[in-house]
This record gives sequence, structure tokens and C-alpha cells, in this order.
Amino acid sequence: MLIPTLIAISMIGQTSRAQDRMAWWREARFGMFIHWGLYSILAGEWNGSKGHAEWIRETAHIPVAEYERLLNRFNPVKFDADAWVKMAKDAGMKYIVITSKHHDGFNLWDSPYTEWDVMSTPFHRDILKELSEACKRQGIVFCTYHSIMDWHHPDYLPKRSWEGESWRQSTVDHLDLSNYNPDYSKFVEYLRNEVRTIIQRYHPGVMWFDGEWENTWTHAFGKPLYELCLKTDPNIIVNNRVDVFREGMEGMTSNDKAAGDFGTPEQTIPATGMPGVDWETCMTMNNNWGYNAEDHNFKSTKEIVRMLIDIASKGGNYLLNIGPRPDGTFPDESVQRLKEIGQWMKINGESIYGTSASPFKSLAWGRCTQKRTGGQTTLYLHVFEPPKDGRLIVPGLANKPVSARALSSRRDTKVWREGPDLVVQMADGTGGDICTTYALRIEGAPIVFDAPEIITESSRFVNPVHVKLKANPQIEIRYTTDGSDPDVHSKRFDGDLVIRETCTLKARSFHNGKPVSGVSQIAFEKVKPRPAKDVVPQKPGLELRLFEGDWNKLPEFYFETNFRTKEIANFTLADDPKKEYCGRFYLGMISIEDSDMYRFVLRSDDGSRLWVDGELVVDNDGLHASLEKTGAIALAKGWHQIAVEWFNKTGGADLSLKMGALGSEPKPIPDGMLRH
Ligand code: FHN
Repeated sequence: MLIPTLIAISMIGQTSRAQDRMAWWREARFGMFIHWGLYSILAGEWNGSKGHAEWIRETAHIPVAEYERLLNRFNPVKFDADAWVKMAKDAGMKYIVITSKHHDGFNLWDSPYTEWDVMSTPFHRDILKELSEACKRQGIVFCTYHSIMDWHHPDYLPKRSWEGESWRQSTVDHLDLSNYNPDYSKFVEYLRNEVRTIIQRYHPGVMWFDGEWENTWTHAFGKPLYELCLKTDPNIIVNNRVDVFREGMEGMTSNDKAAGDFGTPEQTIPATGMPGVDWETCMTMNNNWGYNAEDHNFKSTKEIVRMLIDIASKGGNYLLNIGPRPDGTFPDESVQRLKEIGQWMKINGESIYGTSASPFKSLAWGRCTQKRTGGQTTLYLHVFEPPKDGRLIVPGLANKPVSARALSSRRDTKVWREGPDLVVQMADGTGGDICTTYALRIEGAPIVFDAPEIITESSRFVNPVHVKLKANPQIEIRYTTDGSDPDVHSKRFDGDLVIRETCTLKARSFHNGKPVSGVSQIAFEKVKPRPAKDVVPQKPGLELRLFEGDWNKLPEFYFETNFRTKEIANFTLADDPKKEYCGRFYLGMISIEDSDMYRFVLRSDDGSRLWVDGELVVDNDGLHASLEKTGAIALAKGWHQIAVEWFNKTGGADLSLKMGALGSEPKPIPDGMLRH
């Protein structure tokens, strides 16, 4: 298994208090996200153009003066805070995160700092006040989502490039903007004032920031905002989007100075758990966060519940979104899903709430969560694919079984040991279509005989590669490189293993001289490095082709003909202050000092691709915040072609390329290695 490098999310001021703050949130595991505002009125359509949602002012290019006319149309007469909270509670959700302000800058509460709020609408009621009070009445934790990016505030920067000077036509707050020079520091003061007031008035359990990706927002603002939240309420929890080190939609933080208490994967579930890391996957029920009348592509209840289980089995929280209609009701499909989810949670909630991640790396038939109870542990076995013979194998578990019970019937069932495994006898017809859950109680903390992890940077190599084998402390690891399964006579792993030739490495866990796990394996391949080009480039640096355009993914720059060229020393954006609606194509050659397998780390906002000798080595294409991807290629000593494509649509812009031979930390490429 190739273990990605991930620095656990840091928690500024990580203390026992931080642990206390997180306790309710870790117990909760399941919350409701609500995206609601003026955009909901448009229901995804503008002048015949459809497919929009909460981004509609941007995606349909609605001038601010026209958008402000929505103020007079916001009157959700059917809004009933208690009904909303009850639906969340009955679905088994323990907290609600609602948009106090989304990117359009509209405040769903009575803001003392602007009239761009719900009190300027015919509805004229403080929605955050009503919802926070309903949450308190029903024992649900009230939380708020607050966007840093603000397409309305006169001091926010950058302005939308498509709107030119029309932002000056805003009439809310009766400001004369005709000659106004936006001052971002005034916007930051406005943002901080609003955040402080929201915390003081409505006491949210979580401040869920978003819209942190534009290059005006920096760590210099993010960390102080995090500290302001905690100064205002020492018990509040703040997500990692308060700062600027979130890795795109993967949502995790890879910088140890970052502020924030939990990572925020969006529309995605991490492949594995991350021990010691708090994270929450946020996800839509259909395809949109805000209401879109035509979007009926709702996930099934089975999909949603299995995602909740998968997330909990990896130690995360699930924040499931509702996009209410403009009249204040939830879409029918959302209501139905919430009801059905609640039916499952009513029987199986104990297997989610307060649990921690599975002790198993993977289970062929489903997922597992666990909960300590005194000197024992309850393992919740969520069976997605029941074994045909009804014998549920719990692989490589050394602990003594105490009991096993089907949650749906509350009836005990048999459990016994077979070698390194425990076997639970599944009862007939329990659990329904979503999944059958068993509570397996064992003595002590789980001792799992997992197959060893094979930790290596790359399974393809030029020079001998070092490999680590990792398993639980009590385990002895034995391995082979001749393709045979390891047995008690195979080589014992003694801390370091060097692979010198193409082979299949197999590893197995042993305990008291007996095999107690399956076999993990990786095929290693010794590869020939790509031969160097027989040219010696003369000019230092790279050729850079510059393009203008509006893309959502990389075009084929190689075949584009309309561009400007210049020379540049390295793969950098430092020469261009603009960086919006533009593309770049860097071409040149790189000097390789020693034949080896080289890793390249390409970071960009938005999309990028790295080619070496015409081979695509890293594909980091797409519309995304600053995100890095890696790739590897074997290169012989000498000169090789290298090319990087990059584009940016709007907002933040970023490009960096690092490289390093296997076994070394990738570093920026020195200018002297680049010529064209
Ligand atoms: O742009 C927002 C989007 O509208 C929505 O609020 C999601 C939910 O987390 N966050 C941003 C997209 O990453």
C-alpha cells in the first residue's frame, strides 16, 4: 500500500480544552447542512438559463443592481424553525449548520453592519434567531456557515471580472460608490464584526467558514479570525476553511501552522481513516447546495446511510445538505430521505454516535465502527454484502469474544473462533435492504492481525528502493520476494528491506509462530530510465506561451495558435499580477544529474499538467483551489524535455513544481537546471 504523506490537521492551541471542545462534535457524527438565501428564489434559473443554484449571481452574471431586487421577493411564509429542527432530529442528526451569509453576501440574520440582510425583506424576521432558539428547545446544536468571499460588500476584493464597474450600482446601504476605492482591510473589519456578533448573539457550536480561496484572504487574516472566534466563545469549534491551507475538495490541511479544528472533504469521502485527525465530509443530497427546482437527482436513502456508515468507520462526521425552497419548505425528496434515514438511525444509531474508526484496514463484507465500554469494546459490524453461508468472518481478531447481537432484532447470536478469525452467525432476514448491523462485544481493546502495510514511495524504481513493512506492535512480519506466500520459515522483517530487482514482495503477520493474517503484496518493477535527448539547449530558462481565455479545464495549448511568448527563468507566476481568465504553456529542457526515478509534485490553482519527454507525468487539471498532485518518471542522466500547462479562471492563482529522486524530499527546481 502506498501511504500518502499527510500531516494531521494541526489545531492551533491544541490542548485538553481543544479535546473538550470537540467532544460533543465527535459524539454527534451526523449533522444537517442548510443552504438558503435570496438565490433560492430563482430556483436555479435566470433569463431562461438553467442549472444554477447558490452561485447563480456569478454563474448567470447577474449585475448586483438586478440581484438586489430579490430583496423584495424574499418572503418564506412557510418557514417553521421548529419543523426544520424536528426533521433533522428525527433523522438522527445532532447539529445544524445554516448559511448566515453565502458568497452573495446576503445575511440571513439581523446584521447591525448592513441592510443587505433578511430584515430588509418583506419577511423581516431574524432566521438565525428563530432557528437557534428552536435548536435549543429541541436539544440540537445550532451552527453557522459564513462565507469569507463576498460578492456584494463594496470593500471586498477581487470584484467579479465579468461585472466590470457595475458593482458600483448597488443601492443597498445607500452608499455613493461612483468613485469608491475598495479597501480590503475595511472588509476584514466588517467580516470580523459580523462573526463576533453572530457568536455573541446565537452561540453557534461551530463556525463553518468557506470561500477562503481567493488570493486576498491569507493566513495573516485566517489565524486571527480563528482566534477571534475562540476569544468570543472558548468552546466554539472552527473548521479549517478559516485559513488558507485546505487541499481543495479533499478538504484536509497539510500545513502544520494552519488554523482550524477539523478538515472539510467536500462531496468526497477519504479513502481511509486518519488516526488523530478530525474531519467532516459535507455532501449534497442531489447535485446542488442551494435550491434548484429541476434537480431531482437525489441519492437513495441506502446510498446516504451507507455513506454515513463509511464515514463513521473512518472516524469522520457527515454533514448532509438540504437546499430549502423559497417558501421555507424542504424539497419533497429531502423530506422523504430524512424520514427513512431516521427509521434506520432509530434502530442503529448506537453504531454511529460516539464511535471511533474501525480497527480493520478493510472488510470484504462491509464496515466496522467501535466503542469502548469499560474493559470491553463493542465492534459494530455493518454488513453491506452478507456472506451466502451466513458465517460472518471477522478476520484476524485476537480478542476473546463476549457476545454478539443483531441490532435490528436485539437478539443474541452465536460467535466463535476459527484460527485467527472470529465468526458471527448471521440471523436470517435481519436489518433490511440498507445493511444488517451486529454488535460484537470483545474483551479489551481490539488486537487485529492485519496483513502488514507495505510502505514505499514507488513500486517502480531505477536504483535499489527501501521498503518498510508495518503491522501491530505484537506482530512478527515475514516476507518473500519469490512470489510464494510467506510461511513460518520465511525471512523475518528486521526494520529495513531493500528491493534491487523486479519482484513481487509478499508479507504476512505471524503471532506465536502462526500466520494470523492474509498476505499483502506489491509488484516491484525495475525500469530503464528514459534516455536523454541528444541536444544541448543553449538559452537559460524556459519559453513561455501566454493565452487569454475562459476555461473550466485545460485546453490543448500545444495546438493553440493565438498566444504571446516570452522567456522565463522557471515555472512561476511571479511575473503576472493579473492571473485571471488566462493560460500558460511553459516549454524547455531539464538537466538530470543522475539516472533515477524522479518524483514531481505539481501544485496549482486552477488546473495544470506536467509532461516530461512527451509523457504525462502529473495531471492536476480542473477548476480547484490550490491543490497538489504527484507523479514519477525514470530519467537517465542528461537533458530531457519538460512542459507545464496551467490555467486560471477567477480568484486565487497558484503554480509550483518540485522534484526529487526517490528517497529524497522534492524541492523546487533550480533555475540552472532549465534551458530551452
Ligand atoms: O462555493 C461553495 C458552495 O457554494 C458550497 O457552499 C460548498 C459547501 O461547502 N462550499 C463551496 C464550494 O466548495
